[in-house]
Amino acid sequence: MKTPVEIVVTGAAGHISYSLLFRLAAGELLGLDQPIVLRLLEITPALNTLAGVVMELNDCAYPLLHKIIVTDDPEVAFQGVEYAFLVGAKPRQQGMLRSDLLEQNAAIFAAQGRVINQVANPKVKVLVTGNPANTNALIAIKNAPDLPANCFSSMAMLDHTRAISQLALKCEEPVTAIKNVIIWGNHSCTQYPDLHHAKVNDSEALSLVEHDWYIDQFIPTVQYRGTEVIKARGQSSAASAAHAAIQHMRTLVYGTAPGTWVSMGVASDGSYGVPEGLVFSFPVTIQDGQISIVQGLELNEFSLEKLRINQEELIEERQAIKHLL
Ligand code: NAX
Repeated sequence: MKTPVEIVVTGAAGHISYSLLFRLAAGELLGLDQPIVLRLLEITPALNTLAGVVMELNDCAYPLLHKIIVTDDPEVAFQGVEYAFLVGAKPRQQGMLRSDLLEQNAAIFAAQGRVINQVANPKVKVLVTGNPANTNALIAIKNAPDLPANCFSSMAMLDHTRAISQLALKCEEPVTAIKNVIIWGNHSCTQYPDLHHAKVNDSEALSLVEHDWYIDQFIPTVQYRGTEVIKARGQSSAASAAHAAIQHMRTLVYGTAPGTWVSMGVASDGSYGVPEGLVFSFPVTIQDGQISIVQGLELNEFSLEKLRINQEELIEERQAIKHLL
């Protein structure tokens, strides 16, 4: 039997994890011959709920699920992990200012960044899903000085697959016909879903759809999809977010297909004028686990303006938590 791989999921009693954990245990990340250890981190008051989730995981008798470790101690949770899904975060509560939310979550990700730095496998891949995801990833990076920044990325995959799906529906094509959509910037309503480089089969996407549809329908639909899901379900996206988290991590493991890219929040190296260090969603390719920002894409004035707005928002977020960097 192969040696089990250690995977941590934080916020393990939450909604996204309720989909994520069962798919990890079924082998959807690393394949059907790779046993795993699931290390589940929660805050103390949620351990009781988590105990119920663990009962269900055990009840499935997953052949690949070697062991489950449940804890409220980050040092136990992150010990030796190769893959870290940072899902747990404080939700915004009524009356809470955006700056309060930023601050409270920043404290969580600063602490977790420090522990990851100390006890995780040095080759760990960390995916930050908990919001505000980009800035939380930035804080974790800054608090893990011994690890390369590219061990960390934030999730834009749900926005990316939402964009693929909307374009496929519009063109009445299967999603497999679509490639190279881009989500630039922040995982917020400011994000910029860009079709200028997207292809449907081998045609330019923007030659197949009306310009007005792109501006007035496609962009806001992708930007506000999360809000629409909440309106309809009364709860935020969970199964689709879990799917996106697995897709993101699988792309880090298996790489991108030749000629294609995905969108990920990564620390900027100054590409496209985005200030160095800011965690910004870019089009990226992955080869042998290495993330590279796609270079040389032409951006028109419209796109440049959208990138600027995203930069400003992320700089503002960084400013609000600068004491933790
Ligand atoms: P839930 O509120 O259902 O679950 C969050 C869980 O995190 C709770 O069980 C809570 O006890 C736990 N938690 C809080 N602080 C913790 C800490 N310090 N250590 C460990 N666990 C902690 O939220 P859920 O719907 O699962 O969403 C989780 C996060 O994902 C939220 O921040 C949400 O905004 C974010 N999302 C991000 C998306 C993205 O594309 N980046 C999309 C989906 C989702 O909205």
